[in-house]
Amino acid sequence: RLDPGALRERLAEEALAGLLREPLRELPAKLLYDERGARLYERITTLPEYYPARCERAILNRRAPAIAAQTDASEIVELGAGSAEKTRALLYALAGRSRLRRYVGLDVSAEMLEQTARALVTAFPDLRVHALIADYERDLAAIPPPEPSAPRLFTFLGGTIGNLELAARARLFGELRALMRPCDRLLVGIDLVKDPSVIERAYNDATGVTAEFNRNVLLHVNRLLGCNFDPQAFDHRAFYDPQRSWIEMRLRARRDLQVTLGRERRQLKFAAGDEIRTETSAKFRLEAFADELGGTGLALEASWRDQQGLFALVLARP
Ligand code: AVI
Repeated sequence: RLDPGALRERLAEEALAGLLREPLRELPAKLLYDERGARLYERITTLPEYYPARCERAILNRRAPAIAAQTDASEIVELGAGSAEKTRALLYALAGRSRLRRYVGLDVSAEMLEQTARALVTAFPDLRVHALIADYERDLAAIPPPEPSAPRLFTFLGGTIGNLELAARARLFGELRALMRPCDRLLVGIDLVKDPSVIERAYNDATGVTAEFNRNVLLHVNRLLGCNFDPQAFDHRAFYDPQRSWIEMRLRARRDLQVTLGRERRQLKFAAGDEIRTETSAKFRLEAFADELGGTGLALEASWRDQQGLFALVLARP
């Protein structure tokens, strides 16, 4: 367990820096995952429009035995563990080969991770479970050292790699590469480039769960920075940018408003229509993604797509 106070302080610093950024205010996407945000994201993964979760689940359910055989892993280290719901297919496949010994999950959502860890201990009584309340962009050093001759599978599922920009992705892959021994592997879920209307529908669902997930970031920021955002004063927007191959979520002020920040009572002014970017979610072409991996010393070993070709799982080796 990392010091929760230190993690919170870092999130607060990043939130403040983002709100003061010009010309476009920006909050880091990880702020979307306080306890309520993590639950809302779980609901998003069950929505009919949100194809990434459905497609990734289908690939995992179908390919878990092949991935287990190919990696021969006895340990999973999961970045952004969340509910680890889809990871279970892998865990069952590895347990079926009597190889599974340890699961290490990292997440910034403490409550969700604790629940996940408890559920895994119940479902897999022989599994040793480590739950690290940590930010995978900064805290990889907290991962317990590997056991000798126990191959590790690092997993980064859900398409979350797309929530990092190019330089941050390279940094993360480089750090993972440094942790990996020749026997270790990395499994990454990537959302693929496709008809933008399909992507935009997934981030503008009919029931408004994604809008609620987006607005919830302001409640989290209120707690972190002691400010008074009214989430209802902002509209949810999500649109695809073909130049950057990403969809971005923004919050747009419905009217002129002021927000008071922290103990210093600094005023943040918004004119009607002013926006805060709250997330970018990149969509990839497999070849370009393989090049990105290559640039950090990792090599694509295998990849699997769902039947519609919307999403892919990529297995990389050092
Ligand atoms: C976690 N991450 C991969 C999701 C995504 O699609 O970028 C978060 C999300 N944002 C809106 N809906 C879901």
